[in-house]
Amino acid sequence: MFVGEKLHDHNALRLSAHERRYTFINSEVAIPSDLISKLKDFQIAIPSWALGTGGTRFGRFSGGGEPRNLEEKIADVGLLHALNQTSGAISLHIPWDSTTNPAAIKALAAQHGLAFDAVNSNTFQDQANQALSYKFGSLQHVDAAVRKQAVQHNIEVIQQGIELGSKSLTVWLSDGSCFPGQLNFRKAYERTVESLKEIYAALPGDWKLFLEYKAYEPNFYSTTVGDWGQSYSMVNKLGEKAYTLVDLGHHLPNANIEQIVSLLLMEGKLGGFHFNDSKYGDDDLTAGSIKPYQLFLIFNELVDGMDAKGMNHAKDLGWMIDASHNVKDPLEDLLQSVEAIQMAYTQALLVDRAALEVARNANDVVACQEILQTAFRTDVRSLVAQARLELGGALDPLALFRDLGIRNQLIQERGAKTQATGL
Ligand code: PSV
Ligand code: MN
Repeated sequence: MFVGEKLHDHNALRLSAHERRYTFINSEVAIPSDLISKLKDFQIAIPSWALGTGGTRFGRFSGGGEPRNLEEKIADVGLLHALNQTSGAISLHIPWDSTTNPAAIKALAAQHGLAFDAVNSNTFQDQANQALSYKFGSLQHVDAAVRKQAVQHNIEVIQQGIELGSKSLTVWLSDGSCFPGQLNFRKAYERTVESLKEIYAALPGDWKLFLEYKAYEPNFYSTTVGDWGQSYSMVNKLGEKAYTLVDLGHHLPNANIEQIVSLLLMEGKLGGFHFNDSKYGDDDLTAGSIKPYQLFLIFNELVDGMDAKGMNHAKDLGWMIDASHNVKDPLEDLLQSVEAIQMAYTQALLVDRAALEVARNANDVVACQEILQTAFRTDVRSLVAQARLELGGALDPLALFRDLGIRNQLIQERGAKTQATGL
């Protein structure tokens, strides 16, 4: 509604500068012939819960024009996709995004060119109409009735996902303990696996179950699915449709995430990602805003590992953002995140893998570093822009978002003090 006519003028104004940069990089760098087509295939799902202003336990500063319902969330992701042609999916969180008319929601998403990525269950909060509380956990709870309620909720999420055309369920558990002695770790683990098995049994044949791990918060002493090893051992007990999901913010400080990713992929148990960035903990900041080199190193392992297995980069893993925006416009932040992810992916595609292998086998550590950093230090923005251009997107999505005054239009349409369902 906002983007259509202006996009042409926007691109026309920028085309000659873009072509200059694109010609230059092609003359300077060996660009794989399929790089642009791989970039064009690569879509990143937007989380429904990241379209409004987030908050912290100290409060929330409303940004204005935030989506008030699922239809408006879909419209917002549609806007992003119209600008960058790379945000062609939305990931829903149930019950925040429950709908009584899935057919209409599916049709609306299709109008915007959007698919439904993983559906997420929520047993980290109590809902108003809920019989039993998750205060002391859900799938791990000592009371079988609470576990049953949590299992039922997950099955309900799968059912809603089926109606929307989703193909995966993400389970993130806040289950754990706040103090030593509160929990029998072994029994909590066993109860969680038993509950997960019941959920897994309800999974359609062509679906995946993603089990996300997190080191701490809201439980601060132990988390029952606290790290990749715990998730990995659980998904192995479930079966071939169960995978580990890596949220970049869910590790203890200085964890070597790229190594975790490499090994999970090698074991065939890496399911997908929640992209974000962080300085201290689960900060949920814009992807690539704090540690862009780490993001590149992760993609370097992904490209290497997926190619080793003959995997399809675009389709065989779940690519999702999980972020929270306290001070930025959520839509601008998401445009920045998508571009940062595309850039890391592009740089990883530029790594000279044959030369790297030679250098590794010669124990030439200096050459290894040079090879990686040569790719990382390449300004790949014109390659990403070229892919966007060929897809019919904007050369500079952020600039077009601002030039069109989209946020002001949303405020006029929806109001200055709206709040999205979610956190
Ligand atoms: C938990 O911190 C998490 O990363 C999970 O993915 C949740 O689904 C999401 O954030 C929203 O709370
Ligand atoms: Mn997450």
